[in-house]
Amino acid sequence: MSIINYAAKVINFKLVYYGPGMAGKTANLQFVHRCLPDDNRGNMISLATGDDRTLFFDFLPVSATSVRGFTTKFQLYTVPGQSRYNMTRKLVLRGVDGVVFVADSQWDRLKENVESLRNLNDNLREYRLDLATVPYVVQYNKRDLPDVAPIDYLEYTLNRGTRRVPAFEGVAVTGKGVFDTLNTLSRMVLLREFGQVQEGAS
Ligand SMILES: Nc1nc2c(ncn2[C@@H]2O[C@H](COP(=O)(O)OP(=O)(O)OP(=O)(O)O)[C@@H](O)[C@H]2O)c(=O)[nH]1
Ligand SMILES: [Mg+2]
Repeated sequence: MSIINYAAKVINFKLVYYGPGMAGKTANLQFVHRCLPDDNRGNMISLATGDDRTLFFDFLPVSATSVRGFTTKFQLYTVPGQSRYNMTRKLVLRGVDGVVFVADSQWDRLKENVESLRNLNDNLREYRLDLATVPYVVQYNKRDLPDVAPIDYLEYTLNRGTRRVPAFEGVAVTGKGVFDTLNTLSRMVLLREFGQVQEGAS
């Protein structure tokens, strides 16, 4: 649910990075934070445990191009992937405008990916949302590691719902796929809000 300030002509969108523990959600935001100039982003807030696992969420505000005279701002959030933090995941999804599912490509994490995707569906349903309608992309992360499943297999397992969505290979620690993922999702969100979008135009 976008938040529009008509007086200031600013429109805010909320994007949530979802996925199993250790998949690389926080690493995505860290890379975005590192790459964008100060003018285009605020401070990154991370609420983590001592061993850097996300405890509540990470938050990074990013401003993008103007569309039809509106300044567009994207608030990037991650959820804590560890299964015991479901209440927090549900809260973070509140008012979501777009979702990135960050999957861990390693063979031995397949079960966790499937469980997390199911959990995402369940939690969205509580807000009367679902992956068939909400702007949504998938990132197959950790492609640099040796024991990863082939993309076709991951697509078959994780991306064959009622609609097949854009999917990207990622290595979040080096930045591979990070901006492809973010830019595609933000375009989908803008398209949904404004219809035909000509960025930069007013
Ligand atoms: N080799 C490799 N390591 C990665 C990649 N992405 C993230 N990592 C590492 O994997 C670990 C977990 O990454 P995080 O970004 O903290 O994972 P997360 O999804 O936020 O995990 P939770 O907060 O527990 O849900 C960290 O040590 C990262 O440096 C990747 O693409 N390749
Ligand atoms: Mg995290």
